[in-house]
Amino acid sequence: MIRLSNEAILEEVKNRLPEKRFKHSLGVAEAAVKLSKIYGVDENSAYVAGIAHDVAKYTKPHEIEDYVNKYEIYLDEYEERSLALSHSILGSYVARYEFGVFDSDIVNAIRYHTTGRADMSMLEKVVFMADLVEEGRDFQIVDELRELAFGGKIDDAIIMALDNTIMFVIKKGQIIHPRSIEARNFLINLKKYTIQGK
Ligand code: DGI
Ligand code: FE
Ligand code: FE
Repeated sequence: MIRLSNEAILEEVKNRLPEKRFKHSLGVAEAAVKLSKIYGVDENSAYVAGIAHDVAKYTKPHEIEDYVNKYEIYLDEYEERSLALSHSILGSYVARYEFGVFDSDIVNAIRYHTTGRADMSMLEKVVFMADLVEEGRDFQIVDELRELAFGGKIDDAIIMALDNTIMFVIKKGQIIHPRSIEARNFLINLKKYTIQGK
């Protein structure tokens, strides 16, 4: 299929999400574009990934089954049990097969926006952080995250964000996805061995 225009993607996302979630998506696209300029990432990719990142957030259980069969999606044991973890995976397939977004960097930015992963591309990092620092977000450390993310310290922002999310998930007694841990370990190692030189 031919890739939908940005306007058509926006319309598709709007039709699939409640008002509040659609606004969040606009906020993420805006924040992602701002971050893309700071970190030298393709602006349009950041915009499209931002708009589409939560497109599958309201997928109903029986629709998950349909998507999995139709697009031969593999959900691991954690993603299988939790829409909080699967919506990003499902959304990446919606972008690819329903919006015609075949750019693998955009697809991966959507796919890994919830947990992050080890060795993320700059676009993946930008979308991961934009999701958390967009204008509509309000939680305790959001201003610190904004300062780091918009201040050229995206890796530090991601470490702080992952720490926060992991602690939040632990407090709720839920399972941490191994990718969240791997994303954090990767960046901690990078800091340890490159910046401090130890
Ligand atoms: O979709 P959003 O609400 O914009 O944000 P998101 O996709 O970053 O996160 C969705 C939810 O997933 C959020 O409540 C935090 C949660 N989450 C993130 N990492 C993990 C997780 N939940 C579990 N169980 N395990 C994780 O590793
Ligand atoms: Fe999400
Ligand atoms: Fe989101």
